Amino acid sequence: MKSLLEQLRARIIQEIESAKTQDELKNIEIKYLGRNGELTIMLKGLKDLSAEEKPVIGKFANEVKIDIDKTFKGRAEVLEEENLAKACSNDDFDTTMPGTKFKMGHLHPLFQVQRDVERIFGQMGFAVIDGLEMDSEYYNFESLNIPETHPARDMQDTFFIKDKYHDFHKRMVMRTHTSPLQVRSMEKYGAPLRIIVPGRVFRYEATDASHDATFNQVEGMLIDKNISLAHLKGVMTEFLTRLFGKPVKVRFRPGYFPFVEPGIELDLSCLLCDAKGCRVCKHTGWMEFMGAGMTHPNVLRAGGIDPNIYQGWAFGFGLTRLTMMKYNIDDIRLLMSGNLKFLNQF
Ligand code: FA5
Repeated sequence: MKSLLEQLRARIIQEIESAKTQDELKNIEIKYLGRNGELTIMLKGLKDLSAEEKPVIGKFANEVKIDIDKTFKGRAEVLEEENLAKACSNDDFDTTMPGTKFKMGHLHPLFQVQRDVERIFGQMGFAVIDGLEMDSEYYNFESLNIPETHPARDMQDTFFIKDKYHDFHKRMVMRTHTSPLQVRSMEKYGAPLRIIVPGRVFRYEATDASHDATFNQVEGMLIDKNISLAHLKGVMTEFLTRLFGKPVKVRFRPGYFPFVEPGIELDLSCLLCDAKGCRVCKHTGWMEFMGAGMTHPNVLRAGGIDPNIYQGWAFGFGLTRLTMMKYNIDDIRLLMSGNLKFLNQF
C-alpha cells in the first residue's frame, strides 16, 4: 500500500505541475481528490489494514495528502500570477482606464451636524462625553430632582425595562433625555466642569412633523464660580452663529424643569419658513429648540458639588431639530426612516 501511495503521489504532483490553467487544476483535483477520486478511494481502503499497518500507513497517507495540498496551492498561486502578468502585458489592456468604482457610504446628516456641534463646543473648551442609552431611573429622574411621585415625570413618558427591582438605582429606563449625564459627570469629574453630551433618547410619544419617539439631543453643562445665565446666552449665541454661518434670531422664555432654577426655554426663529409660519413651527415662526437653566442646588449636591461655592447651568437641545433647520428638512420622521433616496441627498 505504501508503494502504491508513493506512486500515486508522484503522478498527482507531476500532473499538477504541468497544469497550464486553473480549469486544468480543478479537473486534477476532482480526478484524484473528488468523492470518487483515486486518492480518496485509496484512503478509504485504510480502514481494512491490519492493526500493525494502520498507524504506520495512516501517518504516511497523511503526509501524502499534505504534500499534494501544498502543491495544489503553490501551483494555483503561480497560475494566478501568470494570468495577471499576461493581462498587464496584453496590448488591449488599458492601464489608464478608471478602475471599478466602489460605492462609498457617508455620514448620516444627524452625525454631520453632531460633528459640527462637537467641533464648535470643543473650540469653546467643552469636553465631549458619551453616555448610556439605557440608564437607571435614579440618573434619569431622581438625581435630577424628579422623584417617582413628581408630576414632571409625565412630561417625559418613557419605555421602562421590565425587571423585578424596587430600587430606583437598579430599575432601568430607556433614557428620556441626555440629562442623566449631568450627575454622572459631576460625580466623575467634579467642578469646574464644561461638557457636552450628544446622544440618542427615547420617549413614548405620538409622532408628527417635529416629534419623534427616538431622537437625538445634546446636553451641555458648565459649572464654575460666579456663573450666570448671561454666560449661557453668550455661549448659545456664539454656537448658533458659528453653526449657521450667520446671526440666528433666538428668544428666551421661562420654562419649567425640576432640575434647574430658574428654568428657561430657547426658541430658534424658524429657518424653514423665514419665520413666516409653517407646519414644522406650527405656524408660530418659532421652533422650540432647547430647555435650560441654572442647575438646581439639589442636583449639584447629588453630584457631590457644594452649591455654596459653585454655580452652573445646563441645557438640552434637539440635535434632530437642529439638523432639520440646517438642511431644510420639513418632517422629522424622514431622518430615522432609513430611506436611501432621502439620505443620499446629504
Ligand atoms: C429636556 O429633555 C431637558 N432634559 C432639557 C434640559 C436640560 C433642561 C438641561 C434644563 C437643563 P425637553 O423635553 O424640552 O427637555 O427636550 C429638549 C429638546 O429636545 C426640545 O427643546 C426639542 O428640541 C427636543 N425634543 C423634545 N421632544 C422631542 C421629540 N419628541 N422629537 C424631537 N425632538 C424633541
